[in-house]
Amino acid sequence: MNKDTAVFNLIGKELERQRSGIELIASENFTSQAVLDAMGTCLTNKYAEGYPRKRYYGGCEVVDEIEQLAIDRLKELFGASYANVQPHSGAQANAAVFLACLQAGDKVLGLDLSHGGHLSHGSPVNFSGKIFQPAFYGVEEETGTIDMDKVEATALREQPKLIVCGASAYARDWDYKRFREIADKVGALLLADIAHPAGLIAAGLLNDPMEHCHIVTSTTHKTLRGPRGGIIMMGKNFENPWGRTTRKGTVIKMSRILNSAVFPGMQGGPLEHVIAAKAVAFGEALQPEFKVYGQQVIRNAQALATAFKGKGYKLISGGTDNHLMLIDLRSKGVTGKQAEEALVRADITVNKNMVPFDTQSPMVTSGMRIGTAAITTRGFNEMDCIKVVDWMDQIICDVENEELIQSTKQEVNRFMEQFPLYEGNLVA
Ligand code: DSN
Repeated sequence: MNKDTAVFNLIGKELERQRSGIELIASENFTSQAVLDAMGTCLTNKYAEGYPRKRYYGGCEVVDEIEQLAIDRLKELFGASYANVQPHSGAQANAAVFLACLQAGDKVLGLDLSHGGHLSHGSPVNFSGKIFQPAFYGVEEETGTIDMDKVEATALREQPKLIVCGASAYARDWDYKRFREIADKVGALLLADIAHPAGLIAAGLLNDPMEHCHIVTSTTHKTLRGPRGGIIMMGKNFENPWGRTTRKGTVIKMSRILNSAVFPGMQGGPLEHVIAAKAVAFGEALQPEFKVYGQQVIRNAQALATAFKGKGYKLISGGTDNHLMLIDLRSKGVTGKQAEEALVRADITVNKNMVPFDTQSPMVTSGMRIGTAAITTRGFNEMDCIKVVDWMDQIICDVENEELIQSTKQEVNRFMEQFPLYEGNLVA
């Protein structure tokens, strides 16, 4: 029996919150029990700086096997020729790539954060925009989509050393082939950050970046449904993208540079308990059921998008190809902050989000981002999604009606009883 009631009571409360609410944050998901089990193990006790069979500590025989299993499964899942499973997060993975490929002051071209990009793709408040020189492409105001001709024009003007494709709030698929053509034109390396759609790519449901992008990073906890963490991969034939050799004529291998950038460049000891949980999640994603899950994620997103549009909401880009959508709330007369707060009081969790060309600050915003990875894991189908939109619409149109919010919360809590999440209390 755990004695630390202060902490474990709070964990119990969080479990209850997750069980009884509708989770629509696009970057969240619910791992399997096996993933949770792997994380809460004695592996957390082990120091293993280095890589399998090349460690700076003794006693690594078992964690070597675990980490190698995670690497091998990840390579199989994405058809990668190289994989590093040590990054503690997606931002750490990106930081390692920047450290490996760039010199301080080099120019990086990424999607503007306020158009759906990510902090670690060159934002001035992040290491990526402080140490490196950022330039951005955006989405079109009219269509909400990326105009590849404009990306090309921006790349030709800016001459970046690295181009990043990938986003946190972009509902459309990516043209990795065209990005590569642009990167080749300006002699840039191409990094795909697939943190959001990784699971859908692994399931073969979206365009595959592996054959076009020199390096691919991801988180493991969004559509990939693993533990919180990051990964770095390379497709085939990218070991020497610069075509460089040492003075002795040895090929400078990108995989070695990336490994060194993660450790010792960026991080210390790897989290072997999390790496074990990553291995479990990759094993799950290799099963045929994972493709079925991904298909339902997309069907649910389509159902949500259609239902919102039917109620007069404006979706940035007009819909979605993946698991998420970005909704402009201005036509409903509420800010993202107001919508988020009212929905959260009804146990429907979303996040406020800037929309492209937003007139509100990032703490207020004019939009909200929602995604279907988590509700699909709970077992939602398209009909359930339509019901959710009815609840959300009523609240968004009446954000100060506390009576409505409280009665909706009760309905939501009752509804969620039919979608069990984990057995028991999870903590001893
Ligand atoms: N947390 C990620 C997301 O919500 O998309 C960004 O870091």
